[in-house]
Amino acid sequence: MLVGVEFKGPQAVRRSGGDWPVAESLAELAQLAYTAGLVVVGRLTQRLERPHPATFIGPGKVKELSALVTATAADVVVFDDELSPRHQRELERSLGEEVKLLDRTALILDIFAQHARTREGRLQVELAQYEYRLPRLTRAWTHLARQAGGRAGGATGGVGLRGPGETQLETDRRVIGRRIAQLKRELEAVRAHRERHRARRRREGMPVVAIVGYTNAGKSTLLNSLAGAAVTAEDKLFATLDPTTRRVTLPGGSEVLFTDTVGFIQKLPTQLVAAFRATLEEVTEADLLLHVLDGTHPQVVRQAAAVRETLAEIGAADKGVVVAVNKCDRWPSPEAMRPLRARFPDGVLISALTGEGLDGLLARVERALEEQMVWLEALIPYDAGELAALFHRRGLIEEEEHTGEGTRIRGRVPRQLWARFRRVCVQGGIPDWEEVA
Ligand SMILES: Nc1nc2c(ncn2[C@@H]2O[C@H](COP(=O)(O)OP(=O)(O)OP(=O)(O)O)[C@@H](O)[C@H]2O)c(=O)[nH]1
Ligand SMILES: [Mg+2]
Repeated sequence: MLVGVEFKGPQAVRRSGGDWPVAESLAELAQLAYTAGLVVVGRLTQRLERPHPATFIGPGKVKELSALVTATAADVVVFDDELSPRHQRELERSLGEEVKLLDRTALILDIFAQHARTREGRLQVELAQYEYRLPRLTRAWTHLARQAGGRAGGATGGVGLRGPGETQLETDRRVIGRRIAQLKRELEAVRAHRERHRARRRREGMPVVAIVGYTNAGKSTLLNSLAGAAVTAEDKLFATLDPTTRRVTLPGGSEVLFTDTVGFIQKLPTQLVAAFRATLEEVTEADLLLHVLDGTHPQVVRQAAAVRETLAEIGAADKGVVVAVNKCDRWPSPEAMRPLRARFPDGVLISALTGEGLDGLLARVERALEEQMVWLEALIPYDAGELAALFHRRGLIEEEEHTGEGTRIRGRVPRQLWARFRRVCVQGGIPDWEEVA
């Protein structure tokens, strides 16, 4: 049973993705539920000014929900918004013990747990799950403690606090706390390893293009088409969790790396964004973003906005972006795509499935990367032949001349290689560049 709330007034704006009509948001929640292996038997919605402090939805709605759950024999109730520990507790009490109560966050975490493949991915998900559960456990403990205290009553109230339930929860809390600390240590180690990887990539100066977009937009399918990769691509949300990187040759002959990453979704809880920091670093450190849109999705405009919001949240708002409008093979004719084209005038229309438009897309990526290159003239001594070779491999050469003092090359190199060419540069470059300590 799905439950959604449409907020009126300031709440609607404050909540991320708040301008989604509740029916659309629930349609997405239904897809999340399906991906997690659930079957939707009904939906319930309410319009509210703000969440009810105790039960999120109003008391009347809770009764209605309870009756509906009984009538449909639903096993699980999923709320479309994140529930506070108190909401969780009060709702569980009203719905009874046999009904499992989840919110959007718990559902997404469940899907993540099913789909994480790498060690880092699994560690990240486990950490996020424990961090999600810990405060809920704490509140349950406080609540039980109060009950126990009440039962013992009077001046000896403190004694009654040592009930079995409380001890169990205290133990749980300690165990979870320890596990969280351990997971953080393990993640740190994995991240240090990944950082070394990235540092090597930076030294080699290969530009990195991060494929970003709403979940199910076709990011993995695109990487598979571009690079012959074998990333799982399916009609499920969050099919991809762990980043995959592949080398792709652009029309001009230069090579770049494309990275497929976790998809975004509206109402993505901040704590989840934080949990996937390591994965999202692939995005914040990329030279260029390739934003893939599902051009056939009725909510494509809202999805694009949600992606831009998340990008801003992770500090990638000012990156260069190339927009690809995907799944164009599904449109019956070019005529039918006219409104879409008008909405995303800079978007390249593609089909990751049939390969249509991919040459044009790569050309656009190439141009965008070129715009980020640095023009310079270098005089490379003959004993620094590796620099000349690097210029050939990664740069775009306009002119090359062998002189008495060395090789004089004029042309452009990727920005991230500038540090290497600095000492041989005689003209151009980045004048106000400062070495990062
Ligand atoms: N018709 C059509 N279907 C596509 C196209 N690209 C992707 N799809 C389908 O869309 C679904 C999602 O594709 P994925 O590549 O898994 O999407 P994703 O963006 O990687 O999704 P997540 O990893 O789950 O965030 C799959 O069923 C694909 O077959 C396309 O160009 N045309
Ligand atoms: Mg994917």
